[in-house]
Amino acid sequence: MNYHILTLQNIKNFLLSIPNIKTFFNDENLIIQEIGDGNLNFVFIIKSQKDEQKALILKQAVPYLRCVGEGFPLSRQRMSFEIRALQSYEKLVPSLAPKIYYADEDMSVVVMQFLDKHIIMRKGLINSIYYNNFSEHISTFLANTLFFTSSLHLKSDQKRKLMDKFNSNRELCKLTEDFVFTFAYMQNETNEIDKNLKKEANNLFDQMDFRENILKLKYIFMTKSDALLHGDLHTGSIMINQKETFIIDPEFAFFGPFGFDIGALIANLINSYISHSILNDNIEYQNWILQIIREVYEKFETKFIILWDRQEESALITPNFIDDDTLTKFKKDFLHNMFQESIGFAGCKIARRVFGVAGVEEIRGIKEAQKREEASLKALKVGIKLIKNYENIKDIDELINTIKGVA
Ligand code: ADP
Ligand code: SR1
Ligand code: MG
Repeated sequence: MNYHILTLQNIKNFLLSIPNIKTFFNDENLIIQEIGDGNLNFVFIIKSQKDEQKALILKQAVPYLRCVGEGFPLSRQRMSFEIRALQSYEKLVPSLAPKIYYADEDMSVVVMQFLDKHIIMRKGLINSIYYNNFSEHISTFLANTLFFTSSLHLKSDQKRKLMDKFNSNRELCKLTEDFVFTFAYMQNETNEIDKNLKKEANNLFDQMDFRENILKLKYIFMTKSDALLHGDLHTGSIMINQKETFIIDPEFAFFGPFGFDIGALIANLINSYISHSILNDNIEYQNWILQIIREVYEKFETKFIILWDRQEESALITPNFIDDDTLTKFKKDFLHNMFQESIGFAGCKIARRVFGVAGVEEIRGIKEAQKREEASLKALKVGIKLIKNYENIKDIDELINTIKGVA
């Protein structure tokens, strides 16, 4: 179908022209609402009037950045990568991604399962909700998506064919290069600097010593093609309840360094910890967040190693090429490097939210100015520390102690 923008007026006809969606609703009277709260796209919920339990989500990309408007053109092809990533998740982690009912790359549209009993994890964390299955779920998501799309599992041609499907997500990779690795650390018109933090921002913008590490991490981001990444794995891309965890919104998907998704997730958990350490006397909840950071990493590492140990042959490993002891050491060093790169990326993902565009609600949304400033400065301190020291942080204990030491 030729691309046209879907609106409250024309969605019904569009949906009823798709046979399996028509069958799903079994009703021509549909209630349609726009519910998008994200930065980039339009999201609608569609319910049957007869039976409101019958509901689906429709998400469409428009050829501009939704949160800025038509003045910021952005190719709608981003939806093709979201569709392809969701299709990969259906195979690799079926219980952790919404079911797809219809996808059309020409229309830049996906129709998917409505997660009606779930909330955006960022909101749950702000409200001090405990999610005791989260580390189990997200560590499986990370281990499966990263391992099974990498050269540690795929054969050389399979890996390159899969990469071909994501290689042209150029514009969204460039957004990350700009907003995560560049603009937030220098004078730039896109920055959103709290009026009381101008002095601190100028101080940061004058500092050069940590920029060398930013460049190292940016270069790793731009050149390493370890595995298929979600590309924007913050707590706003996770919908959750006590039983289930779903990963949504993989439009930034591309082949990048293993540590980038892991780092993004850890960064957002650290932001939540910082916010609670300022707003909330509930030490138990603060400790729970730290415990979750530990569990996510430890469980991920265990699961990833189990998958790798089972794999006898892949693009990387030819049978009989290397003896067991040497391979064990290779894997240990490999994972250590992955851990350290994750910490570096976590630092960038925290620091970018302080003065850069698109701050996080748990910090930039703090109403009381003094507390908001305090939280922002703590986040900046942790971010810079992780960026400067990522190659020296030896294990998860040291990471947790570093976070506690600053925040
Ligand atoms: P964007 O790409 O614009 O960031 P998102 O994919 O993050 O859009 O979706 C925006 C919002 O729409 C989410 O924060 C969530 O509230 C809602 N949403 C998205 N997908 C679903 C879904 N499958 N079920 C329920 N709500 C959803
Ligand atoms: C201008 S794009 C802002 C941010 O929104 C997305 O969620 C990504 O994190 C991106 O960097
Ligand atoms: Mg998005």
